[in-house]
Amino acid sequence: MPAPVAAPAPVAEIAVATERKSWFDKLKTGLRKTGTGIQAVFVNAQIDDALYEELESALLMADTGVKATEFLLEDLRGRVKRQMATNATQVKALLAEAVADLLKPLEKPLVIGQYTPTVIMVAGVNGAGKTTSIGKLTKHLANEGASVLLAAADTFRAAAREQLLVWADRNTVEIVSNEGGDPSAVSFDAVNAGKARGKDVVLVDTAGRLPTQLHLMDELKKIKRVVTKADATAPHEVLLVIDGNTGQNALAQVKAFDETLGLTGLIVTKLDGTAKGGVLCAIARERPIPVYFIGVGEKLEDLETFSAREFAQALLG
Ligand SMILES: Nc1nc2c(ncn2[C@@H]2O[C@H](COP(=O)(O)OP(=O)(O)O)[C@@H](O)[C@H]2O)c(=O)[nH]1
Ligand SMILES: [Mg+2]
Repeated sequence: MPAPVAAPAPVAEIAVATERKSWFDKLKTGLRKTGTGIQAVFVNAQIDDALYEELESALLMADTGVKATEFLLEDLRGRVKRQMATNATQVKALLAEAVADLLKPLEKPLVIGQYTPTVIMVAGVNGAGKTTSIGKLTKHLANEGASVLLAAADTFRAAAREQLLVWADRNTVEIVSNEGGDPSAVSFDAVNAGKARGKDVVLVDTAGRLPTQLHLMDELKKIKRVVTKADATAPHEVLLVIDGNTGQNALAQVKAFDETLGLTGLIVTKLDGTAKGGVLCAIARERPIPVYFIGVGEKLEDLETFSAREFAQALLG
């Protein structure tokens, strides 16, 4: 069972810090456009209604959504009053605090080790970054000392299986797959194999689907049921991978998949690209499911745990 490293050697600490910093830089670069848009509101500005109005537009443009935007503006007005802020720069700093506080409930670590194996199902629409995130997550878990088994339950396309095989090779972990097989059967076999081989984690990759494709959503429910048949306590985590570029539609996906599957966590990908980032505020306000990880690229090390403060800093710092 992987335990948190108690006292890492200083060198390792530095290595981790460096990795996290380069990851943070990528996040910051990815969010720069949005950040600049919001920060511009505060340049040479007075604290007046016009400031709040411009901020409202900037937040909406950043995919924050109506509800979270309203919440943030009201919260900010309260902070400005209480702190007796006198200039726009102070207001900007207070906004960063408001965003960090709003996002704080999403900050929750993925816990493994409570069950052996911890079975993690991964769902999402096509191209969201499920398979890539599983590859990165495998590395992350291996770094913590966990043994991982992959289940190739995206059996629709041969290419999908091969893609997961490549990630399994890169990480030198075992994979359960069955060409042309049934996704539920593959998942069932993988959970049993995970138990038999004493793996710490079984990661189940599934085929992409839209929440409107009811038969495919039913198939996902079936995978979940069958996993429970193999292990009555499983799945222990049901993760949704969302593409950070999909804007408000990401929130709709979170709601729809949550209603079908009961989500326990999210992975938000592609925040290195042109993502606007505000959608995390919308999720925090309307369907606060923990964000376990943020993806900022296609490489093994481009996945990190979510930190509300860091995110607010990347956006507004
Ligand atoms: N820039 C960037 N690209 C990503 C990220 N995650 C995934 N991708 C890319 O998005 C595309 C779809 O990813 P894939 O994992 O196959 O999606 P899936 O259909 O959900 O399994 C691939 O080209 C990935 O390399 C990310 O965090 N940043
Ligand atoms: Mg895939």
